[in-house]
Amino acid sequence: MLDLKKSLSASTTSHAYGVGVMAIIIGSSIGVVYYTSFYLPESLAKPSIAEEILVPEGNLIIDIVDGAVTEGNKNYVPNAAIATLSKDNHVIWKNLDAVAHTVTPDEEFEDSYSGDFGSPGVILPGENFEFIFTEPAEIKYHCTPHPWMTGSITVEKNKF
Ligand SMILES: [Cu+2]
Repeated sequence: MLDLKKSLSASTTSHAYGVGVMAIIIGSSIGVVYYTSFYLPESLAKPSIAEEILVPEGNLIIDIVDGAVTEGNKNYVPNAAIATLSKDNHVIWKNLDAVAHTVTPDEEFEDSYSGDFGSPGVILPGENFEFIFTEPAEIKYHCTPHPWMTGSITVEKNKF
């Protein structure tokens, strides 16, 4: 009689243990599913940027003028350019010179949407370097092979 009681209570305990283990397994699988299907994609996604910033009204064009390679000449024109988000934050450097140049930031700058700023390698004569700024910025830049060529680009919020 006593033995029967003992074995009954033992089986109840192991049953409760089984339920507990099941609960932990189910709970952690829900956690894994949530993490992989909701939390991860959201944290890895690029920040959502307003359409009018991704596709602004216009472009800001900065010419690397003919003869820019010669020290003392004009080089990046306009030299201290100001872009406004949603108006002309798509900035295009056009190399109108007969020599390859770069647009290289003095200090690294990373736009949270477009990534690191700066021309990847040289901009060949007749070619462009484009960058879409999605947030305010103040960047001083130069040409790597011709360090006397310097300019700046400031990106401001649209005040309206
Ligand atoms: Cu240059």
